[in-house]
Amino acid sequence: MSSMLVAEDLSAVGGISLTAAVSVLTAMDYQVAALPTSLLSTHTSGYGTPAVMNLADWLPKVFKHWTVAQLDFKQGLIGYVGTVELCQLLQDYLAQQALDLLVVDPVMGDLGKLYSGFDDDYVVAMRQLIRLADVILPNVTEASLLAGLPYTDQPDLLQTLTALQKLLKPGAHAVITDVTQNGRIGCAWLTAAGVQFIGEPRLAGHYNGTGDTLAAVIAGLLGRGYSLTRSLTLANQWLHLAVAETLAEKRPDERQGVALGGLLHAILTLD
Ligand code: PXL
Repeated sequence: MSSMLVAEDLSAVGGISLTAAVSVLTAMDYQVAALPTSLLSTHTSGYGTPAVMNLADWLPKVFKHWTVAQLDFKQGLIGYVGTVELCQLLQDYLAQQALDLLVVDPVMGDLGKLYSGFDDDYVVAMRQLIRLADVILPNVTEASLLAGLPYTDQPDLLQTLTALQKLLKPGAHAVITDVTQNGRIGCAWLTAAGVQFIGEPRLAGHYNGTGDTLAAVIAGLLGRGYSLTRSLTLANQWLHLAVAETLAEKRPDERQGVALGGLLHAILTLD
């Protein structure tokens, strides 16, 4: 059993980020070190202003304890962090770890806007943090912010991905996660052959937390040794399943993350 450090917010209500990632990675047989970067009463999209507990005082104590206890992690996943200071604390700790894999989902915004509480300084801090990553998983909004390009929902993928690759270490991959092409939604990334795209038919609606779940699935599969293409293919298929299940359930509260039952079943029955 390998261990994965997952650092992102713990939002009590909303079925996203750490709660989704722990379920997915536990189903994939990881021992998860679940590190909340901040505590929120709900996520920030749709419930009004959440009660937030910033954990900047606690994080250095955690890292100190882990160092004394000689805990080390081979794989890491970072999602929503919350503040510039927290980004820097994580960056300092992770820079000292010998990780085989670090996946960063630079959670900052969606649909052309930064999430509430974030500003340009946060974008700059995220540009620093992703320098440590092996794979980054921005959505189209986050990709434009990181690349310093104006937002459009149909970006020039070659231009955006080329700009993102320049922010990363050699050999690392930038994958944009919510690209729409010909009625399909999926991932785009660069290879020597040019822009690659794999996706699934786009279903109606917009669902909180799909990016967080997708990132956990991709990190889990990459950590298991699946290739980038295979990991992205499976992750998109499973997220399609989760959104279809959510639609079929006709959930009364649309602010909740996607249904995970079918996705967890698919993980558990993967050969
Ligand atoms: O799903 C992205 C996300 C993660 N964490 C928090 C959020 C959001 C999106 O709104 O508010 C706290």
